[in-house]
Amino acid sequence: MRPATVLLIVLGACALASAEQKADAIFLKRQLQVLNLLRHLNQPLIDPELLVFKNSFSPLNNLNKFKDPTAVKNFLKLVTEGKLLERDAIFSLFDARQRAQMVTLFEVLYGATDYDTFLKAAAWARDRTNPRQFLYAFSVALLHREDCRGVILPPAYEITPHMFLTTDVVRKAYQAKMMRTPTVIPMKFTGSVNNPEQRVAYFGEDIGMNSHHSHWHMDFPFWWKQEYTVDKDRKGELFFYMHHQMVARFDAERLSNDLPAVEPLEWDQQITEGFAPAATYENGQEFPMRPDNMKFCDLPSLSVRDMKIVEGRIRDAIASSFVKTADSRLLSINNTAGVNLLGEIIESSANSVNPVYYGQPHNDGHVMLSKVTDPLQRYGVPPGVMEHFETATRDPAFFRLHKHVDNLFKLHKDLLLPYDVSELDFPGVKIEAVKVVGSCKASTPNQLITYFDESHIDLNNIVENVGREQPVDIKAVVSRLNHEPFKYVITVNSKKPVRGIVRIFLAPKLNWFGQRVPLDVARWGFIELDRFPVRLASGDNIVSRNSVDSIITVPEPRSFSNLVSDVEKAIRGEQVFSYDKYYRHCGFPRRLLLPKGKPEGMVYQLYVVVTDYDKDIVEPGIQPEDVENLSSLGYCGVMDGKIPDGRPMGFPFDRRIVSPEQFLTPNMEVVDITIKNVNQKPAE
Ligand SMILES: [Cu+2]
Repeated sequence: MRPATVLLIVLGACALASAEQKADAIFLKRQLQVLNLLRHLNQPLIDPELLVFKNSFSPLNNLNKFKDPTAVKNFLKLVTEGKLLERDAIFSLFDARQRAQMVTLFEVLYGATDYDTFLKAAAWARDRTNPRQFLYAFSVALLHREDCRGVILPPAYEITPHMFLTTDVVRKAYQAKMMRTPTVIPMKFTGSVNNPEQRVAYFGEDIGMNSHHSHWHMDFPFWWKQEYTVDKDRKGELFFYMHHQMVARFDAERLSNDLPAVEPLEWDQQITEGFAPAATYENGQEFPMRPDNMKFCDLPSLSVRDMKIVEGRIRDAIASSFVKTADSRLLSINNTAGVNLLGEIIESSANSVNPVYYGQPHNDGHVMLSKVTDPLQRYGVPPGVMEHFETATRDPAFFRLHKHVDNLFKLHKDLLLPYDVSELDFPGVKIEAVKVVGSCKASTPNQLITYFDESHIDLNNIVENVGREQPVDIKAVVSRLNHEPFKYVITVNSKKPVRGIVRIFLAPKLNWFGQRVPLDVARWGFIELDRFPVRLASGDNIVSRNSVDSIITVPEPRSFSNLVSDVEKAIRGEQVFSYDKYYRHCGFPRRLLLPKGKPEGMVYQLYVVVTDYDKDIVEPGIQPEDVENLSSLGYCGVMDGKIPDGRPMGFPFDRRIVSPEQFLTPNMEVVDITIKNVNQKPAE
């Protein structure tokens, strides 16, 4: 018999909504200025207000308005001496010289002491700098400026559509613009049925996922210096975990399409799968195609041997459980914080304890792949998709590289002691039942539905505008994975009132061979679906949580044109424009929370774990409601504060599981659920 008192707990939506506030005139003006600045980025400014700033602002006469006058002088020197990257060249963040220029501009913009100076300096720099180099510096500065909190950047795929769209779509958009004909252009995924990898192209080429990935690297730039004063808490661990989860998601997607798990790349083996991006840079150069079975080649400044040597040192560090710092100290990584040190080393970030010794294997891996088709630049082939965060996941080799990198982290995690029962259990708390329920009336319990829907991408920015002519409505339409919303209903019994953290993971039940996999093997492929605090009363509690509130995902962004029109209407007083100070551009698209599953249904296991909030939280003062307000915390952490959950990311499945029976304490529960892919969105 259940106790008579059952407490119903619904968390999420209300708390998240409270972060929204009505935009005042100052915010609206700033939001519109940012949109005007980024509109038609490849064209010179046309907005009259920004044009005045561009022509009249003198950084040199305003040096006292910048925290770092040297950065301003250095940038001015680059401009006056004509040393900046040409405007129609291809900006690569992995090119040290181009990156240094970008960082100088970032330091100018980030260091502007007030918003007006920031905007005027940006308007001044915009047409003098390479557009994507400017965009990256400006975006990172805006995202980190206190006075720009909540300002929304338009979707990355609408600011620089060339980086996300295929050549045929771009060509048709130009034609439509010339004819001034409103058009909707269907975009196909690249490749053909002759290539099995094409079955998962909808995932790698998803514009929302590419946007998430590029924003992650804006929120956590590898070049971020400690002197910028914003603390990037557990950045190295987040680098590991976000990419680890992307690989786990890719593998789950592959299984849904009868493909085996992705194989890690190896430096002395052929890259079996080629890739043809079918895309063109803004300057007309095509993204290079990589044929099947290419081998890694030495680049002028980086050899395959170097890659292996550096990786060998990292493997040694993992095996010996300590890393060597630049000043010859030894730091232990045989602890919870070790993964963070390792992440900074592997990426490698400006925080690496020894960049000379451990190199930058992740960044170099991207470059090795990007340049593999013309390593010595004999033919002047431009960089491949792997050289840009906004295009990298299109290439299946991205996931192969990251599986290779992920395996280094696994080596480390597997050397740590498995969690003992006292670390896993939550005494007095027991999960009695778990189910998932679809929002559709006709839905079957524990069966979730995925489908493909259509999304429109505003292409107005792709084509140049002459003067202030009326824009022509040109859109691309893409097919995207989506799912019917659902909720988790978890019955938890507690012996006393406590606070807990619910952690929810999903994993395919069977591997590619149709076999059950031991928990210790399966755990590395677990996909985290959600993590949220609960207040449990004494007795039985029904915890209900909507899938849309997941801390992994972000909602669909507003299109560029909708953003402009919503802000303009709000300025005219015709509607309210709400914004969220904690708005995050980084986050997995909400649509992609679930893997596709199969038309006949595919069985997954849902693991639900409730842990002790008061033990897990890093600072005792943090209330569950504060945690609720942190959007896309799961993959994107906190931009400028502490991550509230002190457990290692992926806990408790990040370490070896010796005995599944002992591991599954009463505060955990596993249920089978089915994910079924239907052709169309089911009726509401
Ligand atoms: Cu990445």
